[in-house]
Formats: sequence, C-alpha cells, structure tokens
Amino acid sequence: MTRALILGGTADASLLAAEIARAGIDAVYSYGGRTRAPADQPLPTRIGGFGGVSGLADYIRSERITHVIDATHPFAAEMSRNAVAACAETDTPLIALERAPWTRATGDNWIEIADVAAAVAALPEAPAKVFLAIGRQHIAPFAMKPQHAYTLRFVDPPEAPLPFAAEMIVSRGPFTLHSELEMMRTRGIAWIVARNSGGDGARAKFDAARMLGLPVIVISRPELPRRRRVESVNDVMQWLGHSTRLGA
Ligand code: 3Y8
Ligand code: NAP
Repeated sequence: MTRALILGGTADASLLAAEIARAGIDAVYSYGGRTRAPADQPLPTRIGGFGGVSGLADYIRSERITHVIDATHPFAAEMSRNAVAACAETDTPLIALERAPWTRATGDNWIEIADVAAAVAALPEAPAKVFLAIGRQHIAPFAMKPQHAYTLRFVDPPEAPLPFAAEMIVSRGPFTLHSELEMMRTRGIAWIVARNSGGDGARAKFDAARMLGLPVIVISRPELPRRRRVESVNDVMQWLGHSTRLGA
C-alpha cells in the first residue's frame, strides 16, 4: 500500500500534491517551516525539520512511508542530501522532482558564479542600485560592499535588523514580467543577483533583465548526490504507478 512523503516548499511540489490528492494516494506534505504562512495543501501537512538524516529515517519508519518524493528547491541542498541518505538507510524508493536550470538566452548578460561570496566579488566597486533576489538567508555577505543601494525581496517581513541599509520588498511570488519590469524601472536597478532556481515562479526577473539590458549575477546550483530525478509531475505519478489526467 503506497504512502508517500512529499518534501515540498515549491510551486512544483504544490502541483504534485494536487495530483496525488486527486488520485487518492495516501501521502503527507512536508514544509521546512521557513515562512510564517506557507500555502495550504490538499494533503495532511507537517511543518519543520525532521532532525537530520536519523530524524528523517525514524519518520519514514514510524509513519510507514513507502515512497519519498524530493520536490524541494534546487538550493535546498541539505534536505536533498538528507533524503538520499535516509532513503538508503531505510531502503525506501526516492525520486526527485527537479526543474531544469535556466540556460542563457540571446541577449542575456549573465555573470555565472558558484556561490554568494563570488556574487559579492562580482559586483562593481562604483556605487550602483542592486536588486538582491536571493531571499533572506544569504544576504549578510553583501555588507562587504555597503557602497551600493540594495533592494531586497523576502517572503516575510524581516524580524531582525538588516545587516546593511536596504529597500525592502515583501512578496512571496510567483512574479510576473510586468511587475518585475515595473519594479526595476521605478527603482533604477542596474544590477541583479539571483539563483539559477529554474521553474516558472522566479523566471520573470531574468526576462525583465534581458529586456532592460541589465547584467545578472547568477548563482549556480549546489552539487547534489546522484538520485533518480524527473522534471514533470506526470513522471512522478507514473513512478508511483498512477497515470494522471494530465497526460494519461
Ligand atoms: C517555505 C512556501 C508557490 C510556491 C512559490 C518556486 C517559486 C516563488 C522563487 C525572488 C526569488 C527565493 C525564495 C523563491 C521562489 C517560489 C515558490 C519560490 C525565491 C516559498 C515557500 C517557502 C519558501 C522559502 C523561501 C526561502 C528563500 C526562497 C524566497 C510558502 C514561498 C529567494 C529562492 O524567509 C525565508 O527564510 C525564506 C527562505 C528558502 C531563500 C532564502 O534563502 O531566503 N524560498 N518560499 C518552504 C518551507 O518552509 O518548506 O511559503 O508557501 C515557496 C516559493 N519560493 O506557492 O507557488 O521556485 O517554486 N523563494 C531563490 O530562488 O533564490 C524568490 O524574489 O525573485
Ligand atoms: P535546506 O537548507 O536544504 O534544509 C535545511 C534543513 O531544513 C533541512 O536539513 C531540514 O531540517 C529542514 N528542511 C528543509 N526543507 C524541508 C522540508 N520540505 N520538510 C521538512 N524539513 C525541511 O533547505 P532551505 O534551502 O532552507 O529550504 C527550506 C524550504 O524552502 C524547502 O521546503 C525548500 O523547498 C523551500 N524553498 C527553498 C528555496 C531556496 O532557495 N533554498 C527556494 C524556494 C523554496 P532537518 O535536518 O532537521 O530535517
């Protein structure tokens, strides 16, 4: 009897949850507990960490999980690594629903770098208006270049004081091309820092940057251990042994 655990927190995970609920498959949706009011799901939902690999392995055993779907974000590397280890330890089938990275298109002005420290180094010395679209967890290193006028975008209002003066946008996305163009034009943004998240929910800022001819410092994805991975909800449903109306 199938009982699936969805490691969620992304738009793709929400689409998958809807299909799994529609198919009547027994499943639990899991959030990491990063935001104050995560979107509701049509499945029983748990919020918060498991307690590392051992915590996740214990959860799999105690909840009699038969399948794990890692539908987290490509930058949620620790969760993905833990899922590989815990599923190996408990001999539980694992699949990753992972969107393809965005690739540079004609007219893109990308500076591709490996991590946040390299992103700070890639910014110019001369003061500029910079849009940091990388959330809240990794902004501290930009205090190394306080000469810039930063605009930050978070899902929730910041609780602690910011490590440097910045304009704040509180919005959870997904974002549209119109709203991204409007924001960049009215704020006179000259540089953008973003992650290569893939998917549709965060793509618009790249399209807006191309239209405005702005440079984008693009943080590449972390390396993840080898695991079975697919890019569509339908492929996950096939793997679970259920075809869906999407493509059945
Ligand atoms: C808690 C669930 C939906 C899902 C929306 C997707 C699209 C919008 C793009 C920008 C970039 C960023 C950030 C982003 C995107 C979607 C999707 C995606 C980027 C929610 C959500 C949770 C989170 C956690 C949050 C992180 C932050 C990252 C903001 C819900 C809305 C910047 C990633 O305050 C914090 O601590 C926030 C932390 C991890 C990265 C960071 O380091 O700050 N996502 N985002 C999940 C959980 O608790 O398990 O609240 O409902 C999900 C979404 N975020 O409903 O359609 O990719 O699927 N999320 C990045 O790409 O760099 C925004 O502003 O342009
Ligand atoms: P992370 O750094 O890979 O994970 C850190 C720890 O958070 C994990 O070890 C785990 O704690 C807990 N955790 C993360 N995701 C979880 C989940 N879905 N269910 C239960 N526990 C979870 O993760 P992150 O980058 O902070 O991302 C957290 C959440 O935000 C994920 O759901 C992810 O899909 C979503 N998200 C992240 C990004 C991003 O840019 N990172 C973007 C959009 C959405 P334990 O070790 O205690 O189990």
